[in-house]
Amino acid sequence: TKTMQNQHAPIPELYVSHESAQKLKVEAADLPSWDLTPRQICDLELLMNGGFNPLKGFLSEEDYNGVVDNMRLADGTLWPMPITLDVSQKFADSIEPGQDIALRDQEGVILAILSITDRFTPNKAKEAEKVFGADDIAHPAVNYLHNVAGPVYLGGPIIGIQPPMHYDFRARRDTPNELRAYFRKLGWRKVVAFQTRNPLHRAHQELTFRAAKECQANLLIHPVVGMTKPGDVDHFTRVRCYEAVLDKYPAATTTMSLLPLAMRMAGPREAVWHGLIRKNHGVTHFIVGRDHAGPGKNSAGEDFYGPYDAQDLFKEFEEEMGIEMVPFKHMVYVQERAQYEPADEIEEGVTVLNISGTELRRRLAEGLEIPDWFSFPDVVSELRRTRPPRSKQGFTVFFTGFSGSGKSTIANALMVKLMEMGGRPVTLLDGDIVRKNLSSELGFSKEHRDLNIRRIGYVASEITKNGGIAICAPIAPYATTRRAVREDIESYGAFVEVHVATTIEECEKRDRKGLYKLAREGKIKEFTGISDPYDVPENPELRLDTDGVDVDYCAQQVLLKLESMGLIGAE
Ligand code: PPS
Repeated sequence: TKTMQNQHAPIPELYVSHESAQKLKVEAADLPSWDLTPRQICDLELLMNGGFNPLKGFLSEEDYNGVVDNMRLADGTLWPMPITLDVSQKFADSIEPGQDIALRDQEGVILAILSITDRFTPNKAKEAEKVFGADDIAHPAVNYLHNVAGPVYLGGPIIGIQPPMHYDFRARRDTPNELRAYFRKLGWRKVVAFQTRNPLHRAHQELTFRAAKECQANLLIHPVVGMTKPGDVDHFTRVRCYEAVLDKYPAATTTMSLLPLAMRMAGPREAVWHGLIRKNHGVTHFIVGRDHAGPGKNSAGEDFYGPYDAQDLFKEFEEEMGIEMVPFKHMVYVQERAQYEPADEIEEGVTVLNISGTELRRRLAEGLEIPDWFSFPDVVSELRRTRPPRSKQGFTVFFTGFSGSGKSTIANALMVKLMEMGGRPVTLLDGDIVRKNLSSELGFSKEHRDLNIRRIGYVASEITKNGGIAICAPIAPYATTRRAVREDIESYGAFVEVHVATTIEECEKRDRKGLYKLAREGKIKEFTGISDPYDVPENPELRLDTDGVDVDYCAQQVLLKLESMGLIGAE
């Protein structure tokens, strides 16, 4: 019963009282301040509300070294993950240990005060090797460490002023103490938690319910809504999916709470970290599956961790952590018996059905059937709403080529043909239109051209995100800039680069606007193809040779390309 009392008793938070907070906030306005990154905001929230108990702030250098080297703070306490405040060199140079700084959210609201005790430059290669298992940027956290995180870490205790603001799913968010109080109120003594960053399907429902039954515990679905693996289904969609699955458990056995954690995908160390966080939330049992918090493949195409490394490490520290591991059974559907069963309990000769994550994404992308044995109809329709098939998603067609190559004319013809087909709104971002409405102050230096293209890319990415078709037709002479725009857009939909490959000789011969003549006479400076560079696209989705062919034919070729990419076509 001692453990039960501990499990329900409040754990320490780092917040000051309401009155002190108001006062501190006013005083903190004069302190040097650091604008927290999204990941730092997640870390700070769990530091302040006790989710990262026993941490009292961002790690000091001594604690950091202990955590990196052997998963222990300087005083010997088990803690597997470096929780550090990474800052720019410039900011680090502007402050001194001994000083207090204000930590602000992205709108400038002061959330906490950090009393700096330590300022140090970490050995990131070592951190990567020790914590994540390899200094390989195919690992999302290693990539973050090298390419996003600042070079200097600040350590020291935190004084919490207010939690970060959340406007979404407020009723589903609980601090560790709120969950503890909830379990106490309901008389839940044994609680098994399920950690997830993916939508739940039938197999998950089966396995979590079985896990709860086996340890005679109540069940907490505890999904991460802070930061997960890049490319995951967004948390808004996932939470709507989870709510649909929640109805499938017997009433009063199961609850759900959202965890604002920024995951690192650190496999074994992450599993131990997750366990400690759940323990802080009043949980007694924790489900650890195959490849728990796995980061995917390394740059040699192999797994970073063995499939059961996380279970092994968790088991090693289970007693010290005071939370019991429930090993995840891999559940598969047995067709003959129309039910899910643990894969290791199935005899030879029966038909086992399975749909992998990749296959599920393919079926969603192509609008194909997803059977009822695999998932719940409500979950599937939520996923379909968020990930419509390609033929209903937005996309961008990006023409590039010399002035007078025919970009605008072909782009116009394409727009009209797409409007004739209907279904999605179409916007033409022609060079002239953009330079009039978005970029009227810009000239033709490299810097200005890049700015112009980035603006076009931004507007096109918004259109693409919202399910429309953006047709862009600037010269866009620089390959690196075109690539940056492609990357912005591809997170929302397809980017179709069309090189209008009319030669400079032909453009000059046509000289529709008389600009080439002026350029030759030196009356227009920095003229693309005459006195300014043009990087020929190396791998465009389509290259149009306009020599001796009419506009209609060119536009037709683009349409055929779009069709072959699945972007337009039969309903
Ligand atoms: S860029 O490089 O992508 O930002 O250029 P863009 O916005 O497409 O603008 C190109 C049009 O501007 C006219 N123009 C020039 N083009 C190239 N170089 C110089 N120095 C220049 N000065 C003016 C020209 O008419 C281009 O129009 P298009 O429609 O391409 O013929």
